[in-house]
Amino acid sequence: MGFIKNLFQSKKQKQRAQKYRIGMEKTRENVFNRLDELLKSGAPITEELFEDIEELFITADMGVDVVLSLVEHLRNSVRVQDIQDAHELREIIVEEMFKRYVKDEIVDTNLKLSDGLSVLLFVGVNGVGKTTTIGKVAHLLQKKGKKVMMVAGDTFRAGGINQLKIWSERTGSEFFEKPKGSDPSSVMYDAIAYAKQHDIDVLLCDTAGRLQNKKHLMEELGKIHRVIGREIEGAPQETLLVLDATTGQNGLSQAKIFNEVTHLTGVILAKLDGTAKGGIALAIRETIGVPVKMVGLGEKAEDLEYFDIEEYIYGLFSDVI
Ligand SMILES: Nc1nc2c(ncn2[C@@H]2O[C@H](COP(=O)(O)OP(=O)(O)OP(=O)(O)O)[C@@H](O)[C@H]2O)c(=O)[nH]1
Ligand SMILES: [Mg+2]
Repeated sequence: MGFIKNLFQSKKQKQRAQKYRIGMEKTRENVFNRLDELLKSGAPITEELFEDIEELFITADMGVDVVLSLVEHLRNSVRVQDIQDAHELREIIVEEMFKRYVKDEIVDTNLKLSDGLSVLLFVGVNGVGKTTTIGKVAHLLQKKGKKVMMVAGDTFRAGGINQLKIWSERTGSEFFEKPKGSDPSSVMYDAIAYAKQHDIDVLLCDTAGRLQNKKHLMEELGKIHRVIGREIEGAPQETLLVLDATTGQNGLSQAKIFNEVTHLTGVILAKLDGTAKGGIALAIRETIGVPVKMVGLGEKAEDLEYFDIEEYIYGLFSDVI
């Protein structure tokens, strides 16, 4: 089991892992440092301890089913390996997290781009961080030398267009808009026509925030998705649901419904830095089957990281191991 310790040692030196560590401070302090207390050296293993662990993980929003099966595994390990000291459970927990989430598969978190014009569509409920995330993604793609254009598909909210425009200026991206109140599908249609003529590599399409239970707004989103697909084969290359990490389990029901309407290709978990319940990333993967591709760790253009399960688990448990 030295594997985990070695891995954490090497992560300590990595700058990217440090970003997770810093970004996930709240989750770590509120939840995982309490785990540290529970698993003190010499503490006996009792049924009460299992229940406390269960409660802690549920508080971290890891999802009830996930937590119950994890703790059941702990109980079994204790029985089979005749473990007496709670301290020994630390590595078992982290190792089990790895087994469950890293598995053997390699999860591709890179944004899928095609050789020609690619379209990335950003969807989600109100205020989750869609527009800001587009700014961050533009920053990332610009650094890779891509010619990026932002499309102001939020024609509904006052200030929605201008907020995106500011991000386009900040990141040196092109910008496409139509007057407030325009049909968002027609904005996408015109933007694609423009992009085809101007050698754009990637379109980042903003949409208005919408609650998943508003039927007509969800239908509108379905239409946006279809129009994009009709104009460019294989587009949108990515339909990304932006979730606010601070809203916890509610994000799971949002994901299910958005997935039905637009066939999500990934989730971007914004505001992971602002929550004490950072376990949600684990629940999304397990219950929705759509990968978390990126996480937002702050409000600035550079505060976006590709989701890396190893670094994420390090961010959660680095004080415990
Ligand atoms: N701390 C933190 N704040 C974030 C992050 N992402 C977005 N925000 C903040 O969240 C607030 C809402 O972000 P927006 O990008 O406007 O959200 P939106 O989904 O476009 O909102 P609507 O268009 O109104 O639906 C802003 O104050 C952002 O600065 C993040 O990763 N961390
Ligand atoms: Mg917005």
